Amino acid sequence: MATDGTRDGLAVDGDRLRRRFDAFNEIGATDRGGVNRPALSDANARARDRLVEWLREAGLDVRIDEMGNVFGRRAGSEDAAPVLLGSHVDSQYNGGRFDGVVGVLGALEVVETLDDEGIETRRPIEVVAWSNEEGVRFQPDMLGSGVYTGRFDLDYAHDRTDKSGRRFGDELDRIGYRGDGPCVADDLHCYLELHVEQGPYLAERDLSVGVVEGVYGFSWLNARFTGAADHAGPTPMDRRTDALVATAEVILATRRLTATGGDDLVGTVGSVDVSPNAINVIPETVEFTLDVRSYDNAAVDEAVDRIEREIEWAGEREGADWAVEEIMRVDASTFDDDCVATIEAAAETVGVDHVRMVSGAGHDANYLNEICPTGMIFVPSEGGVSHTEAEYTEWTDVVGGVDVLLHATLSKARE
Ligand code: HGY
Ligand code: MN
Ligand code: MN
Repeated sequence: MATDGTRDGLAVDGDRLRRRFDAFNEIGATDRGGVNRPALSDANARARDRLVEWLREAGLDVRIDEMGNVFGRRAGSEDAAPVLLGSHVDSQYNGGRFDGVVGVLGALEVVETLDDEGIETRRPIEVVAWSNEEGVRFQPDMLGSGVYTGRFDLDYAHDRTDKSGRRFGDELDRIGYRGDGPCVADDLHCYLELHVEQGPYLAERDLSVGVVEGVYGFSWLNARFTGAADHAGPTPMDRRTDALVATAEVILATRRLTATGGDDLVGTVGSVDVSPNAINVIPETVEFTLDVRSYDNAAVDEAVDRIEREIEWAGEREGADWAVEEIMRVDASTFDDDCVATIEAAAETVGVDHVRMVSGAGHDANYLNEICPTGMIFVPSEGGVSHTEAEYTEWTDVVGGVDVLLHATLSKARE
């Protein structure tokens, strides 16, 4: 398990970080111990305000760009390409307290520790909180980092709407976070992100730190069946076009083909909207989502093709119209060898047990990895659980992960 210090004596202030973490997670707290701060919601706005206040108190130069990404820069002795640290503060609906927050507040703690120790670095160090990493209210996910790295253009992102039709750009205006800074990548020395693992790998091995070598590729699909609403009573079974029956076929097919596909292949139907959604009406339309992932891009491609054929086949058999659209495709990516090695050396310095591994969850690091050397540090998720209010990481492991981020940052900022 994590140590309570580090081999070279340089360590973060775990109590200060804990006070911040607890205060931050009072914002949008749910009564089951989680948080509800979806992107650009009022709770997310309050969390942003709190973060900006802390960044300013830490003496950082704060700027907000036109996607609402929040940056806080600590000057270096030279105006060189910065080391960027961060993650996100938007959450799932009723999500966990650790997802994203550990990476943003951990980055702030690194900066404050360097200030406490009077350590100046050659390179500036910048803390970032990306907008809409989760992608639950506005798809696709990682939208703020996606525009920043050139994956999406600004108008596309601002025009994304949530289920009630509200535009991303309008919601940014409403909460006062459409900054005037251009959402365009700076010349970065590297990007490092600390995050909870969100899977069982570290917890099952009782390890404290994951040195992340890469991230799964994934595809998000929006699909729709259109059948015929009719009375649930008088309509004979052989005269129905039931959109939900077709959907059920696809859900089971997705489970079957991903469970028997590649070793790490996973597939999820996470969101299903039935209309008119009434107890005595045959479902007319169903809109549903698919999330398919693997570290093997070919496995994702094949699974997506097969699921699209399953959708067509289920529609034909039920006589329902069907439509499917891929709204996001991220290739599996491997992180920069030197960043990975730097993180591994930092874990040695800190004295925490660590292992190299791959991430099944998507992160802003996926996109940053396309424009600069990138690395990630994982800390364990108790029981491998995440994206629920029960998400939990032992505090000693959080502090161990932030100590590793501190040492890796110091190495990179001195280069
Ligand atoms: O979907 C993901 O992996 C991330 O939480 N956005
Ligand atoms: Mn996250
Ligand atoms: Mn998440």
